[in-house]
Amino acid sequence: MGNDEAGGIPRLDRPYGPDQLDTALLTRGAVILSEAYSSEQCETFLAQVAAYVQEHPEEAEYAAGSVLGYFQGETTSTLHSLVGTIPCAPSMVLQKDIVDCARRVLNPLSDTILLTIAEYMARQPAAERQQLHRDTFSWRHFPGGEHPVALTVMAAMTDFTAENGATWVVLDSHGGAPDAQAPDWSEAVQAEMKQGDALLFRADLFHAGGANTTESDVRRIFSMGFQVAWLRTVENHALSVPPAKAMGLPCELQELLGYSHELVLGLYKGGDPKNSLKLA
Ligand SMILES: O=C(O)CCC(=O)C(=O)O
Repeated sequence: MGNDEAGGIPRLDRPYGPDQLDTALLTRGAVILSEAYSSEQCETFLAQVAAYVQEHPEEAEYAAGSVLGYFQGETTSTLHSLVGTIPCAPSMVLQKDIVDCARRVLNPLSDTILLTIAEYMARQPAAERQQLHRDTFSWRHFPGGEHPVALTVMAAMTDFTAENGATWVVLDSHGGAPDAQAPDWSEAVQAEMKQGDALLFRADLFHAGGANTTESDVRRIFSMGFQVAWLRTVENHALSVPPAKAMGLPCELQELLGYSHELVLGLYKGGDPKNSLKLA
């Protein structure tokens, strides 16, 4: 295990050992991967998002008024469904250490995994601290258990600091019902990270975005999730990445977007959804 710099959150340096990674995630609920993305990847991502928003101001407006945009509030800008619009999003999603980890830790409950969401968030000065919450609240009627059903990733596209609202997590708070009472704030620690670091946590771990108390430091996040394939995803990928768009994507990403099936779930005309790509 790497040093415990980030408020006791396990931190691993490259090359990340799969056993250490999975153990930290499954036992403590969260782990930080140092330099999961290079600075160049982060800068490219930010430049492509900025260019996209400039070319499509209506998308930023739509995002602000959307269910998730409204939930985030006025001091956070968001952009969703990045795969299919942001050229580098496929390679960001397919960060191998992260996807492989998701496959391993979700494997006890699912043969296939899906991308829950891939989004960009910019938390501006005056952004307030969120409530401690579990991302499994999306599937709140499903009881929690020993094995995770989903994994969340918060990747720092700019430095996460205590002042600009680095994500708070309550270590060891995983494993309960999605709507269980949140622990006391005194148990929460902040995931301070450098640009390119990624915080991975079980989606049933209590966490929250912090308050941005700075004058001008916008905290920029690439956030994504992975989940067992028998639960519905947050993003409806078939609409944002229809077959004609999905055809050109890497095979693994097609699977993560739902051009895949878990036994008889997700079939296309009774068969493999990949068949829809041949017809596109
Ligand atoms: O801002 C963060 O670091 C965490 C965001 C989060 O948990 C959420 O938006 O649900």
